[in-house]
Amino acid sequence: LKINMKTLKFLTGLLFAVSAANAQTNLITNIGDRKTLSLNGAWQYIVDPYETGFYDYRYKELNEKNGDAYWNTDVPENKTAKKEHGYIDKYTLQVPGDWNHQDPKFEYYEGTVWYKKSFDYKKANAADRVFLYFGAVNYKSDVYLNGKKLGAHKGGFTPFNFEVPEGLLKEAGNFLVVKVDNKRYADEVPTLNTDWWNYGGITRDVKLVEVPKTFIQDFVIQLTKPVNGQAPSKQPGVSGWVKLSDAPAAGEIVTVSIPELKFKKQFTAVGAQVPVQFKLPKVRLWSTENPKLYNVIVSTSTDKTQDKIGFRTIEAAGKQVLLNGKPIFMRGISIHGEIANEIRRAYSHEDALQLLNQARELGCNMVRLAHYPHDEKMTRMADSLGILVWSEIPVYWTIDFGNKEVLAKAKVQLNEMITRDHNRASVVIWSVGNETPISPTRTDFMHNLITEAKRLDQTRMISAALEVNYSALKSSNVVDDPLGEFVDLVAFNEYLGWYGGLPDKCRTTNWSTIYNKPLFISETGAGAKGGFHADSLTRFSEEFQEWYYKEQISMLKRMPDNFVGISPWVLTDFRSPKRNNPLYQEGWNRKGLYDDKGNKKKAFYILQSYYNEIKNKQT
Ligand code: GCB
Repeated sequence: LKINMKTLKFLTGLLFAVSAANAQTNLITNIGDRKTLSLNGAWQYIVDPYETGFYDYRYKELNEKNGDAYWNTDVPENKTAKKEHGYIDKYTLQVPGDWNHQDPKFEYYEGTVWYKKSFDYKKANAADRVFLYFGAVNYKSDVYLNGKKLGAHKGGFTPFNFEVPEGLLKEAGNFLVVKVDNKRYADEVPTLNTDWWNYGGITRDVKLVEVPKTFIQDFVIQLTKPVNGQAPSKQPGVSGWVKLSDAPAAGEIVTVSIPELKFKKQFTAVGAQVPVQFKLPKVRLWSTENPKLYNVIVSTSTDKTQDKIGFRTIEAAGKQVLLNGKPIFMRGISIHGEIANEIRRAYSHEDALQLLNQARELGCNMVRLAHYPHDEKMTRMADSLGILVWSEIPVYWTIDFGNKEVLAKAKVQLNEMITRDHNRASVVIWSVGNETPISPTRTDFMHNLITEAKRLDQTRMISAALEVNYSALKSSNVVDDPLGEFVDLVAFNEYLGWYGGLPDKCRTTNWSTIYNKPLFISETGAGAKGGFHADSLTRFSEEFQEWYYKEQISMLKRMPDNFVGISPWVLTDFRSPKRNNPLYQEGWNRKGLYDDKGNKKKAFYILQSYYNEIKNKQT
């Protein structure tokens, strides 16, 4: 057999593409309903910018047992023994939480921090298996328990878990160490350049999860994808699956029940992935006005888990977006996962409620969770409040599109995002990225992600925020990005009056798309420093931003009939090291409708009254 270099390269490329396309996750979902021990709270830490705890002085990775490695005990064997690292209470960080807001020395820190937690744990059942679960760690984590490496993960906004090998856990004095590194790299996702601050740390919950030997790892119970604009029938069909951790015993039965509907159905498991299909009895559909959730119980002979699930259909059909078969206009707002008034990442129920209540006050029925998956508490809160969600992976600006490994990294994040939230009725759009510059390589990359998203979920819309070229603006602008062919919803970011000319340009500008699909404006906005007042021509004044919104809204009223909604930029001012006007920005992107203290700016009321107008027309 003669293989030249070119064929070899092609073959390895193919192999890589195939394995990336099948990137599976072993993620355990519905984590809130599992038997867990929270490892949140104070963790001791070591700041390690030189990664001394990981590499020796020749910069070779330390051997697992090496006493200098920071994952190994910090207790000297005797008084003459030398230890050059240690964990003490004087140096602690709260988990969950980014490190940046917890101590002034971390304000602009990007690098490695070692976190350590000691804990005791006694299994409820000796035969159970134990997993260590992280809601999110930004960006790379290396996890060690009692000196043994459990695994590593990349991606700052999605959950992951590692199984704890049998026999490793002790009933007392476990030594858990996580090396967290949030340095930015050109070949990561996101890449070097973003318009937000790169908060580092264990930013979401950490838990030990105890499950039976064969357990229900994941499941999808969702209404079947609607066809051609049809509304769900009186007894709508559900299609989904239940994924068991391992091949089940012969004759294993999976039961799905919904007590409130007096519904129960059994399925015989042939392999680990058990398809489930059934018709629901008369059901109240989930909608923005009535976000009805049902308790759905999935059980086997060895495991049982329950979740609150809403049933609805969503579809891009012709020029419209149909929720349960009815056209809906999305009154949205873009939101960063940040609590500006405390200058930190959001992680709690209270945080989710604060952000979503602010959106509700604005009159929103939809939020775009930019530019990365937010905490699971956000999508769950949106489920219970009846707010539609756009959820996105951080494929942002100039990713290394030609790099197959980068594509694989993006796919992992896409997979984890969809897996975590595929039972959330609120989530109606998966977005594969934001403002990616048009080129054949980029379009292939993005198309590949769209195909993967569709493989993972056939019931939701797929989109991406496209961009417009302000230097080529005409009075009539047509969104014709080739990616438009592959998305369900054509969405674009448009800042006419901020990045291109002044707001009055909106009077003579119109938008449309060559695609016969619904059209959505995923961003528009202007910066204003809260409390700074001047005439409307003065940039960064609240009056300028107010004027911008007024002109934009008059323009929106001339949008074509496939215009289905908008998510302006942005709910609240957020930290961005790219924004260095010393008077008005000081490291903050000021396009918020709320300022960083939570005060409403004048433009808030302009958008609010536009949304009220639409709401009144619809009802
Ligand atoms: C955009 C980006 C967003 C930025 C925003 C801005 O188009 O998608 O991440 O923060 O513009 O303020 O320029």
